[in-house]
Amino acid sequence: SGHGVFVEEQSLINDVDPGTATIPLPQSDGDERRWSDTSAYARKKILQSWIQLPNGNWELGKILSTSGEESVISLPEGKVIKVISESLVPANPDILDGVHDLMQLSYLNEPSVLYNLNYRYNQDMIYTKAGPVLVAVNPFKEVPLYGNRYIEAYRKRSNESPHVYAIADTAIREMIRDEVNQSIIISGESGAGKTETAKIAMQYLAALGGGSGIEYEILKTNPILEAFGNAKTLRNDNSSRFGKLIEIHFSDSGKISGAQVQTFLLEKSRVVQCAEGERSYHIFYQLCAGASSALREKLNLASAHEYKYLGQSNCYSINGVDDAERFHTVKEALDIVHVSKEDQESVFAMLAAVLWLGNVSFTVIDNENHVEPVADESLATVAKLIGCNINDLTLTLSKRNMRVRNDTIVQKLTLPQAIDARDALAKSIYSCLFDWLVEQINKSLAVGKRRTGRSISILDIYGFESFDKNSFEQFCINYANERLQQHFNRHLFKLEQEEYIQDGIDWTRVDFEDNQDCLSLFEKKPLGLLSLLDEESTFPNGTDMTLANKLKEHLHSNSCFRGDKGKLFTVVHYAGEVTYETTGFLEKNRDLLHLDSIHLLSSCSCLLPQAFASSMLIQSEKPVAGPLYKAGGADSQRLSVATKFKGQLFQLMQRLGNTTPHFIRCIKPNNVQSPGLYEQGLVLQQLRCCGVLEVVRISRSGFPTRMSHQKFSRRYGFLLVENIADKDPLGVSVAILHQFNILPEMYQVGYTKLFFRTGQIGVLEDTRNRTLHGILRVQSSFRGYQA
Ligand code: AD9
Ligand code: MG
Repeated sequence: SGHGVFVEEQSLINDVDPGTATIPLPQSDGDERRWSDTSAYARKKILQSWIQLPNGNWELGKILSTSGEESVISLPEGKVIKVISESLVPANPDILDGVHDLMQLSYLNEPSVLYNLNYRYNQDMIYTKAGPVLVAVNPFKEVPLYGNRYIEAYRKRSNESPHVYAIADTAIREMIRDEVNQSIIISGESGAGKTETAKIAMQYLAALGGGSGIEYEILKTNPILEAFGNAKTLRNDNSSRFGKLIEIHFSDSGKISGAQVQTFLLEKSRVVQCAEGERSYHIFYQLCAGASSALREKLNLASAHEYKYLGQSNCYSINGVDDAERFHTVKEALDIVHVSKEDQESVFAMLAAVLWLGNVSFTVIDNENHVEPVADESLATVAKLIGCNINDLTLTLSKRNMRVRNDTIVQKLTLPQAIDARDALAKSIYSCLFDWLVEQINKSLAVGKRRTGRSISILDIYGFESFDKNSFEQFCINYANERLQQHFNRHLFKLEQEEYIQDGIDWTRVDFEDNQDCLSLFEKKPLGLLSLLDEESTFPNGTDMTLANKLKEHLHSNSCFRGDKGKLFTVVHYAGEVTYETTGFLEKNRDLLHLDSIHLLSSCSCLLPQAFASSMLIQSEKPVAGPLYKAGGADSQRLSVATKFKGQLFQLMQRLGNTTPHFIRCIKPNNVQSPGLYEQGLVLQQLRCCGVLEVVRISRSGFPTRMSHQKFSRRYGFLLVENIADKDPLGVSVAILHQFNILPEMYQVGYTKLFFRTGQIGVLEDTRNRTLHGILRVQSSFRGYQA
């Protein structure tokens, strides 16, 4: 199915010449099974239908006639085409254009969902509900939907249009009413608007729960975390390179009493390396552009162009962003969260040290290609900024102490090894600095430490990623999304079930897809992806290739796994298949910093490097459940990155498990960060990935259309031929159902509502429209006669 015949431009009307040119329509991808719910009965009654054009986009057409297997459709712009009736996907009656909630659509198919979101988007209504989920389509421009007037309207509930404010409002109310902690879980792909949405939610919570002044501090964490954790990427000028959970605490009286921030998996590699056209973390450019001359002198600061770490991507500025100005905003924010001026200066010194480290170069010192850092300005400045002896720094960057049994041997480094040591040190300093800042923020926000009250947590975490090349980062991110998706599915399923039970209707369990199999593939011990990865990471001789082979050997029979050529393997995620390449997996998972480097930091006279060293030592000595390992000749024993991430994720899920969740799915309507551009294919793919269509599907497997008896009888009662004067709304409803021969399996009568299978209301609505048009036509001809 899915093929149709295009008939060349004809003026609208009936008689189609079968001999005209034909253009094949795209092949069905099998989704019709899921989405076109046209029983033969329903198909006969529909007036409008969606037709998929050869470019994949859907277009609305009027059904002119249906004969046998084929239908003739007129498209806008006067085109008439003939298609196989089976391929028609029914469209909703016009009265449903732009409904607030996709669940109100009578026909819940992909084109109808796309159309509805687009219809609203064109009018700056960027928010739409999909049942319990809020869908937010990124406007890429300022939309007049925010600020005190709107906050007030949502607080009073005088504005019913879907909004982040409404979600935040519900969260506050339910927190108070049910005495249960709440969470707002925001997801979506890079650039879809998660971070902006999180800020909008925080804004509302701060406005309603404010008063103590702490809300102001909470809002100021945003510029700080964004400066240190966000960067310009090809997808988003302000891309968060870490996941974030902010838990906002409320006192019994509903006022904000404090907050706590947790971050996940900062992308460290960006500090030493980033792709053409991208930037490193904003703070580096802000510092270089905005530092006062006194600070400049103190840190021996140069301009961004002079630092190798910043120069490699050929991109120093962002359109419309003034880095110097941002630097002042960040400093003010640091003041507000009580980071002292002195500590701020130490922070900037660490940043400068990282930049100067990147400029440290090496020179060959013997005929075995061993190297030593060049004793130049860069090296001297690094030593001064972190407060260590130049000789110690030189040693750390040119030699490595290895313990072999009870002896220590000294290994000299070759150029690639020395560069690795240098970059590893820079990455560690930066990521420790980030963690340290988060710790300071938390100290400052922990004012109402008595945790007697309730909380609302906001999760802003990277969405599902599938690129041409997928590495360890995507592997971790997609694993996290798999976990969150399960949380989402289970919650929605529960909600659905509750509503049916509440209205007393008979509901045999509806099947729903679970992603447990994929999660097991990751988590099973000892033969799951994570365990095997950790095991291979502990082998000194493990390589990306041996890892790939090991995965294939043990997992080839798993239905969610496929071994591909070489270092490639594929995981069947809920959102689609992703092929990963094991290159760099082991190294990124081990994330080693040599003990020499840690010792160097602990020997420093400055406080921050010392603090970093001790936090790294604590980390490596912690008794932990997961595997510890020594690898690659290094001395430090540490938890692998994947295991640590899994631990964080479990903790996160546990925390979320005790909350009532509210889901927001952000959608990016185009890849060029441009307002007004809505690309159907791109939106559709995201709706699939983030589970919005799954919500719709879950509901469709039950009785998605609901209407109270009152509303139903008021709307369709006039169509009845029998006298209904003596009937109550329920009685009228039942009479209507009978008169229209709606099959018993197509509806259920609840205590307060009627529940319909998809499409049933559409049939009634069409009949109602035809009847009304008939009446109008009779009326107007009558009027004409009078005149
Ligand atoms: V990433 O995964 O961190 O790379 P996000 O967080 O999903 O990504 P972000 O919130 O940073 O995306 O949004 C990207 C850009 O879209 C913002 O910088 C704004 O320019 C734009 N945006 C997003 N939401 C809104 C909005 N509600 N109003 C106006 C918006 N602009
Ligand atoms: Mg973000």
